[in-house]
Amino acid sequence: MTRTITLMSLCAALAACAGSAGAANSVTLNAVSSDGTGDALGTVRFEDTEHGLVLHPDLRGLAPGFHGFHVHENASCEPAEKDGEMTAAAAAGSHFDPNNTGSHDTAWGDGHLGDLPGLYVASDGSATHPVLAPRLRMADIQNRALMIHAGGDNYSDMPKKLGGGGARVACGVIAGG
Ligand SMILES: [Cu+2]
Repeated sequence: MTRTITLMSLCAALAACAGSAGAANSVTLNAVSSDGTGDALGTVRFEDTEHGLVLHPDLRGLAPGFHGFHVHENASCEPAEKDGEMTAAAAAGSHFDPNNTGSHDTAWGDGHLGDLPGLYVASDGSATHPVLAPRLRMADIQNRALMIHAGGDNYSDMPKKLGGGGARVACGVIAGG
């Protein structure tokens, strides 16, 4: 017990142990609509590996199939007005793009840093297959939003912007510092 407390104190002081002090290593996702935030759908856990950031989903209640999955720039899942209409999770802003590439691409490409591999949802509405984001670390995505879209993702801005995935259906704020 004493040893555990000592180690925890050391981690806090160095801020260098696994899941460094203050960084959220998981996020709860909720259904979102133009009315706001709805039911909790589960969690996504983050793991820094030698290959990059692995996202481990444990989600229920999603539509089966392939969904666009991204880190968005703002730490909010609230609806906001977009083109004159209240729009689900619009306060999350666009894809996390700290290098201002303005380009939607693959998770291993040269575009938005927040572009992730698509999320696979099984026929029972559950998502448990991990995805790898080779250019990201857990520390990079703190104070951002993790987003699931209604449709798929073609990792391109053609023929529609941002992979053409459509409406935002689930969102979670990664609430670390
Ligand atoms: Cu998105």
